[in-house]
Amino acid sequence: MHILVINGPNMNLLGIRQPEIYGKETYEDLKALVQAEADALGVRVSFFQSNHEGALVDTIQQAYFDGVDGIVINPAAYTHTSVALLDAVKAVGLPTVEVHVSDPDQREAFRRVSYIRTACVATIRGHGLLGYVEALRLLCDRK
Ligand code: CA2
Repeated sequence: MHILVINGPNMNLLGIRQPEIYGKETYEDLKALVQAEADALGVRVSFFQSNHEGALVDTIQQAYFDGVDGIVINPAAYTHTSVALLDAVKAVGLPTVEVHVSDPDQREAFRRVSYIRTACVATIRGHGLLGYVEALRLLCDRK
């Protein structure tokens, strides 16, 4: 089983600023946490982060051609704007879990909209980095 973990814009800055919202752990810490869980579960995991919407769409499409079994995605700000990411997830038809470190519903009104949500099997929000681990487990349990 192969799971792809995708992160959108600015997620590479985790731990550098706004620790009161996103915590003190870095993007490297996030990858190490998810990799450790993947090792424990005996699944392959790959990571991709980009600040560019088209690169995220390309990666979702490539996941289909590469035979990836499921996607964990935090589209970050593109959550609230991107029909292109919604269409990509719908097009590939891979089970996808939406993750947010914070709970966008408890923040500014513009963060309450998620375009990608309707294409996802679940949304995990406000659980910090552990949300990614929960998403990985959820996708493994579905198999
Ligand atoms: O809570 C989440 O995971 C978000 O997807 C994070 C996004 C935000 O736009 C969403 O509404 C909710 C922000 C990405 C990270 O932004 C940073 C800003 C400063 C320092 C570190 C990260």
